[in-house]
Amino acid sequence: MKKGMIFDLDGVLVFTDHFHYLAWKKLADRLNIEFNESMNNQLRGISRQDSLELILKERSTDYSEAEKRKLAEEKNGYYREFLQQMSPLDVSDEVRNILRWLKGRGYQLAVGSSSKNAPFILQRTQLSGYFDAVADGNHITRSKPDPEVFLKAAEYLGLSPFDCAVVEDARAGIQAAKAGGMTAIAMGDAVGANEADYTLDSLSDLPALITKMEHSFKTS
Ligand code: G16
Ligand code: MG
Repeated sequence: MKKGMIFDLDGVLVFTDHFHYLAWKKLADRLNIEFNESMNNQLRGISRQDSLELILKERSTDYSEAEKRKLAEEKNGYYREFLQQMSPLDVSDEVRNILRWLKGRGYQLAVGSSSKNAPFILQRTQLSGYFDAVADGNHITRSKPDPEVFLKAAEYLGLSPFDCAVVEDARAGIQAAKAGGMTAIAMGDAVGANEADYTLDSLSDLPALITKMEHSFKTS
């Protein structure tokens, strides 16, 4: 039986992806670079600095490393302004009930997010109290698809990665979970890639899936 459930943040527990889009779009418009929502979807789970490289593409060489750090900081400033609007109402009762249900069933819960803003988002939405551990962009040097953030989450929970399952909306995140030896559960954009062990139409379906997974552990 899996003992740890690790949740991606953006796209799974909260929907900050639109704020990322608006912030990158503001920067891209200023730099006269094309950027649209479908390009933004390619950045799910990818770190801020790596996202900037993907946006700049061949224009990356026009900027020094210090200038690129400033550009990423500029984007983060716009993003943080949007995050100020977040409140506990940005997380549904259903999500909170699912987290409580998992706890009641004996699971340890963690967040595994590439975002350096994860602690702020968890605090704004009053989600922090549901989790036994948080591994985020402040704790890692390599972002998804590298498994580092999920391995840290398992370590912080005191569990083997093999006893953890990861819920992710990004293909890079599913690859990270598999590379780390965890069970990978895909939702949203990650579903189409066919790399996950299980898929969900939405987080609402997680309790039914967990019940099914527990049953198959008992009978196999
Ligand atoms: C999130 C987003 C990514 C973002 C990354 C870093 O990852 O999906 O688009 O680039 O965090 O965010 P920040 O700039 O706040 O450090 P996740 O892993 O929560 O989906
Ligand atoms: Mg995500």
